[in-house]
Amino acid sequence: MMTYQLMFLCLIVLAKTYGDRFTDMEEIRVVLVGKTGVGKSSLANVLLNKDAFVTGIGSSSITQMTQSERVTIKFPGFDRKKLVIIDTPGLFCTRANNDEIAEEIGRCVEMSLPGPHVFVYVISGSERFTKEDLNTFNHLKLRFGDDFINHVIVVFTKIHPNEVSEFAKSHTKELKDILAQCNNYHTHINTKTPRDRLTREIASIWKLIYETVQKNDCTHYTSFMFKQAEKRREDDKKREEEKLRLEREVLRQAAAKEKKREKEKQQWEKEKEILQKKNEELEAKRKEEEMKRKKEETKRKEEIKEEEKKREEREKKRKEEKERNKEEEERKEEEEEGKYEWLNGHCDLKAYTLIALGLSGTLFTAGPLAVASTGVAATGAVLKYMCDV
Ligand SMILES: Nc1nc2c(ncn2[C@@H]2O[C@H](COP(=O)(O)OP(=O)(O)OP(=O)(O)O)[C@@H](O)[C@H]2O)c(=O)[nH]1
Ligand SMILES: [Mg+2]
Repeated sequence: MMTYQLMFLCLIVLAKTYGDRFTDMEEIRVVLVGKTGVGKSSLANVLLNKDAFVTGIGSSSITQMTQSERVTIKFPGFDRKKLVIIDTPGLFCTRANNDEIAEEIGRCVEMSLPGPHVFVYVISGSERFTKEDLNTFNHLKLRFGDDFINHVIVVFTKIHPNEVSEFAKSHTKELKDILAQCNNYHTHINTKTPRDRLTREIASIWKLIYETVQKNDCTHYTSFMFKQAEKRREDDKKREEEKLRLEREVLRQAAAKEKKREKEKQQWEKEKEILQKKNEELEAKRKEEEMKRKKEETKRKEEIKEEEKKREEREKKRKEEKERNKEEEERKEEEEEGKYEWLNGHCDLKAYTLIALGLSGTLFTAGPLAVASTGVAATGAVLKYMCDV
């Protein structure tokens, strides 16, 4: 109880020393960040002194979207102050998608415009400080920029008052490093403790918030700083996009090459097909011509055969003709012979007649007539001789 009173006294002394500007501050904007399930919403409810945000256990973030609550409280050592608490979902663990995270951070900044005075980085004291916790912190630093460190305090939740010293001993090197970065602005709370017994813990948190605001000359984390952080992120994104673009370009070129190769292959296949078709046509034509040639050959052979046959027939006819002619000749010869025989007979008869006539003329005419008769007789003899021949 003594400690609690001492703390209040300290706050009042601080307020009296530096309080003027703080007194003038219209409102204090506090953003709660941290891994999912660490107790951000529970802590926000405690600070707001009402159940403004849903709490619970789940594998994914119970708080789905950044939300804010505005209350007027009696700030220790000061008059009533407006307090804006911005509760965020468990970023960087349940939301792997970069765009979703950026959107959520954008919403968080928008709700805390012109900028939060304090970031409360909530860590669960009942669990081991893991690599995920460290990553979350580093991501926050990266996203919000270096000025985040100037405005952040750490609150360990789920720690029983009796376990505080033991918990402090169990801090890992990484956790100690984070606390050092946060200027050792850290405290603890067990939000499950009834509120009337939480005064000391709450006062401790208010003290850290007050000190942080004072440390920063009552200035808030500005959107300019956010813009700087955003710019860095944009640059990273651009670099990433450029890398992706180059990778895509390489892939596109490879695809184009592949396409060209495919096209060439198709063209080649087409040409092969055409060539094959032509060959088939030529083969068909060749076969057709071969058949035609064979047909003509057969026809020619038949014609030769026919010709041969005709020739043979002609030869036969010729022979027959010759035979017939010979026979005719023989027959004629025979006839001729018969005729000459007859003529011979007649010649003989004529010759004898002429001889007889010659002789009778000679007898009757004597003299020259006898010579003439002899001549006629001689002619008749000659004629007969000729007929014989
Ligand atoms: N014992 C104990 N339990 C706590 C404490 N803080 C939170 N819890 C419990 O832890 C669970 C998660 O608490 P939330 O406040 O919903 O945690 P959160 O960080 O807002 O979680 P998300 O919205 O999912 O990111 C709830 O069941 C709380 O009751 C604490 O200090 N002590
Ligand atoms: Mg929550």
